[in-house]
Amino acid sequence: MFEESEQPTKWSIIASGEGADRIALQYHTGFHNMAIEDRVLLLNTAAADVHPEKIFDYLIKKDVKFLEISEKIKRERICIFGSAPGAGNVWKVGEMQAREDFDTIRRYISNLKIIEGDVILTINTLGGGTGNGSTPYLINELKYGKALIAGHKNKFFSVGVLPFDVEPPQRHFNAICGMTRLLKYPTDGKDWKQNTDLLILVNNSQIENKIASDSYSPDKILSDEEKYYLVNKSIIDAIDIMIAPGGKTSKTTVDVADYHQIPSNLGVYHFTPCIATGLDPEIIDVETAIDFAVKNPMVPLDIKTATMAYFIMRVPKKYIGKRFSQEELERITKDWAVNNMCGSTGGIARYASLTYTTEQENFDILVLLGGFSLKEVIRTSLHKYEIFSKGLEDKDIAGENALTTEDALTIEEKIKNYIKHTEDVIKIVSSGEDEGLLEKWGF
Ligand SMILES: Nc1nc2c(ncn2[C@@H]2O[C@H](COP(=O)(O)OP(=O)(O)OP(=O)(O)O)[C@@H](O)[C@H]2O)c(=O)[nH]1
Ligand SMILES: [Mg+2]
Repeated sequence: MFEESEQPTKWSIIASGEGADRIALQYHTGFHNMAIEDRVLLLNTAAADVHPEKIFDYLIKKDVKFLEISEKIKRERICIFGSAPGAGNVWKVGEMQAREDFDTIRRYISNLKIIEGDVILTINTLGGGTGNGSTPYLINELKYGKALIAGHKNKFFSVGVLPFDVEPPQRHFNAICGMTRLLKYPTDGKDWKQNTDLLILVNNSQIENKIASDSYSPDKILSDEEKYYLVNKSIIDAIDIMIAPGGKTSKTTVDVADYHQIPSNLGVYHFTPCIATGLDPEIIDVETAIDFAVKNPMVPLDIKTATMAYFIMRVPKKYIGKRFSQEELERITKDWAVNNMCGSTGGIARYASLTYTTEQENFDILVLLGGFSLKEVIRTSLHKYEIFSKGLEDKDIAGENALTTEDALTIEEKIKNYIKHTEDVIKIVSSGEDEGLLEKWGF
């Protein structure tokens, strides 16, 4: 029968940079996730100090409720760090500013009780400089640094927002660098280790295409702000459903450890959400809900290469044990995985969790796919990365915080290794022969 978990997982959010701050504010205003309470910290660099609320203008216009909440957030939860005037879209500067001003950031993290969350969910846009440069540094510092030892027990999940395809090479250069540094980071300045525990990749263009196909007519031109608002709403929906299973309203099937432990063992820990929301429980069954969701992955992936999948369904309480059950969800998701995912086993790791809500009449599903081939997913970004990195200078010519050929070469090596390792795992899972590797990975 349906049991409630006794100790709901606590989550905190650290959002750094302009886009991420908007996502976090939009989330904080529109949802009340019990698992987060008010453990939310927004970071930005000094340039935005003059009018930090400017980035929320659009949200405030949209709903007066935002004004009140953004005022409160502005007073209590925005930490402005760094002394230089902005990061100028260079992630190295974003990182340097966070490093120099870590003490300020640390104070906010302590005062706002961010490390009381079992999981710290970081959000940053990968095309920018501030969030993109500071976030990987902060994760590493909290995980291994000396200043906030209490933070060493936290797990880190990271949402990385890939730029729109049409954005210039420099943004995509940032994206490859940011993604790599969320995955791996030079601890103590040398040894590149796993950084975040789970990377959730979402692609702005991919989400925009989905919104375009189902909610507005092709000839209606959206402002950038409206576009961001809608894209952010999808990202927020995915985060909110993902956080649900650790809360009071779920069977204890997917807990935080289930999310990150196997991916970390495998050394493959990138995922992307596929969601379908607002489904009518009287009409739509589980199979159809999964089909709807996987039609819209938030990065352009080949599902046949996905080696891990977590299914989370959030339904109105009255349907639990009647129209929907945990057992049925497990059976259906297994069949789906075997038919659609990598290898004859339906991938290598799979969890399903049925959670309930008393706040809505419709139901939602999140399929979090992981371990898939990155070749298609970052093709555009890699291409533009190469164009940009060819123009970089050598270390001794470029200034202290400028990007150099050496940065590009190191990043390239790390991301290539990660991509290759991902492909190796896909090959093993699809062939069904592990050649002793599973043992090596700790199984
Ligand atoms: N989904 C989404 N993407 C955004 C939003 N705002 C900006 N972006 C994307 O983020 C990238 C730019 O990053 P910003 O968030 O503006 O940068 P930042 O972290 O403030 O860093 P700076 O470069 O120092 O300003 C581009 O790829 C944009 O498309 C937003 O509200 N939502
Ligand atoms: Mg900015």
